Amino acid sequence: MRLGTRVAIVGAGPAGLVLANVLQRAGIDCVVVERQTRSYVEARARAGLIEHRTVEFLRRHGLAERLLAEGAEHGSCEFRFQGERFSIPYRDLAGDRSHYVYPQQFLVRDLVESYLDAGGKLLFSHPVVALDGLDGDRPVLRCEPAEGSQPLELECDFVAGCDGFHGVSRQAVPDGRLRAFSKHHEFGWLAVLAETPPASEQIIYALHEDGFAGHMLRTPSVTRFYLQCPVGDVPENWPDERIWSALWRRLGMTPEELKPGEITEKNVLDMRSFVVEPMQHGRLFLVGDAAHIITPAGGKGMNLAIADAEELAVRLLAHYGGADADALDGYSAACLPRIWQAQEFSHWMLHLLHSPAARQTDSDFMHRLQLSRLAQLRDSATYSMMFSDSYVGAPGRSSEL
Ligand code: RFL
Repeated sequence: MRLGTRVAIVGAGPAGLVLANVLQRAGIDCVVVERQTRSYVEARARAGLIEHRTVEFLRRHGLAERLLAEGAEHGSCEFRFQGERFSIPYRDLAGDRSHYVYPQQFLVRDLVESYLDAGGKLLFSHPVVALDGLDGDRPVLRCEPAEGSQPLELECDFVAGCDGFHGVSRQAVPDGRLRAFSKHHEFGWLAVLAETPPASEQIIYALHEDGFAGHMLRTPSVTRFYLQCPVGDVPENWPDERIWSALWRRLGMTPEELKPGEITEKNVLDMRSFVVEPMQHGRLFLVGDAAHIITPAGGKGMNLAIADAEELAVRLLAHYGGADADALDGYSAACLPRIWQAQEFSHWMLHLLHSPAARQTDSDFMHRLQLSRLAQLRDSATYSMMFSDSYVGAPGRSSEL
């Protein structure tokens, strides 16, 4: 089967779905092709911290109704170290900008629903296996659906590669055209999802001699936790009892405060940072995790993905609306400063919170630096204001879409 469209979108994650919704509402024909099933993408639990700018953008497009009704607004977080605790009221310090806590899979569900309800074209269980003709006028995507469905060729004006870090879009760019910047961090994170209410109304970042622990809000009955672990560690090394006792110890909580519940997910995350430049080649535009990944420290990945989608949507609208035929040329250059700023913040945050690896010869020195940074964060209004500004993210773009 062969189909044609203006914009072919590979991947129904937050980036692809935001782009699809905006294009659809603006009357620009597009088709989304997604490798997984609808139930799979609507159940994939990942992010939860949604920045002010992202919420405002979704609100302007009528995509935030449920998020605003069911998500929780947050404006402060807590740090714990050496028996001390202090909060940063980042909403007050960042000019009334706050986060919403709303699980990524709920946002994906809402975006799928609004797109399909408005007549959007979305093909689930359609893995893209090749992108051809990216340097020509009409690129073609080749999809190989599961047995029983016909292979599909999708011809288009432009391809939006929104297929995450392991997708095919970035791989389709000829060698030598993109430059990759990459860093592997010297520690891992065990990411845990548990059926237990949050033990505090705030996100908690705890620096402990055993390693970092994070208490992240998701819903009134589900909480995400992170535990620093060595590189190469595996979830099998972390039976549930070990997880709960590590959380109590590192977060400085009792089992009465943090009640053990069913652990529904435990994964060791590869703590890697990665950016490609430029984020476009010919008629392909890389969006979100397809172009860059960031550690979960600071909760930036999904927000960056949606900001890229917004940037690309603005430029596609200008291109098709005739306002600026060259608008797409500047896509990558417009996205990269924001991406590097978030990378810098996430890197700073990682090194604020993580116990240096014991094998590091200067680990005691590094630990003293961390304590000094935390003390400055606690005591200096300027330092905590800078943190707040980066943590909650930049204000929205000035040109309204
Ligand atoms: P996604 O979400 O990976 O979606 C890509 C989609 O493309 C599909 N796909 C294909 N489809 C067709 N053909 C192919 N060949 C395909 N290959 C792949 C995939 O099935 C998928 O549906 O990328 P996107 O849209 O760029 O979104 C990025 C975000 O998902 C990611 O950055 C965040 O989850 C990162 N992240 C967080 N970000 C935040 O902003 N705040 C947070 O609090 C936060 N917490 C997290 C996180 C990521 C985590 N993990 C698992 C790495 C917490 C965790 C634990």
